[in-house]
Amino acid sequence: MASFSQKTYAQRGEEHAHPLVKALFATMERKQSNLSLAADVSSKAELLALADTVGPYICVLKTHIDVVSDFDADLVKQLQALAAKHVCLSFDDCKFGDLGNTVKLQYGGGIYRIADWAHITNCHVIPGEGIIQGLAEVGMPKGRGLLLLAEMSSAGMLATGAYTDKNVEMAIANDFVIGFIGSRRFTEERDLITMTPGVGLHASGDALGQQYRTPKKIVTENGSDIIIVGRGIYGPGKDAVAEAKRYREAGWTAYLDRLGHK
Ligand code: BMP
Repeated sequence: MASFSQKTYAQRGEEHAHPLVKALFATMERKQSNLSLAADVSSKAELLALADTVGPYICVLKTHIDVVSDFDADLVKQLQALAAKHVCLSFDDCKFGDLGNTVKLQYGGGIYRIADWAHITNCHVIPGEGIIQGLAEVGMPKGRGLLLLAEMSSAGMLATGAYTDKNVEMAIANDFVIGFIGSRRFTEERDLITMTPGVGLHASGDALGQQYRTPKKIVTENGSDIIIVGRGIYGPGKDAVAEAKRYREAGWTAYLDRLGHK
């Protein structure tokens, strides 16, 4: 059987059982984009402007909604409208890490009500499988999906070896899990996507431990599905639209190379 990495996104979408993943693959194919924007800006106006200008080139808008200093319910409404306008999914990078009962409260309630609007969120499995069950109780009835942080991109990160393997086991066993944050394809047992942060075309890292690898390394060689790019697109002095186009092109070329369409 062909590895999932050898199949087209379109084919994987057709074969996938999860409606959210089906929609994601369909969007990727239609927009010819495996690029997710990490929109780490701290005001509502900046976030909305960035989402609207870069929206046409991305398949997933990733936020850290808790860094927006003037967050309000209207921001969520407008983000939902932009996601619909540009046909992309919303991913809030919550990195939940507490007991099942606590994450249920954090995911479904509080100020941000993440489960009401973010199609995708993620968690660490440090507390054990109960964290997945707690999040699933809130997210599954709403058709949401969860990524496990099987690895991280930062220097000295501790998600390696047996811990990463445990993530993969838990992902395979839980229908709410649609994939991973990590640097590569992790399993052929079911079609779990990988989204990879720490992607850059030029810089090698930042002063706080981030490490960048190229789309070619991540997508062509490692078999990851989606590249997540933040400051490479909107950093100081950058033309966000031009950079988004460049990263989209680089990610898509890396995908075609993986399929052997040179
Ligand atoms: P940048 O491309 O500007 O370095 O942003 C990367 C984004 O991906 C940030 O939002 C960060 O929180 C996230 N991220 C990461 O960099 N490494 C990980 O291992 C997991 C992440 O979610």
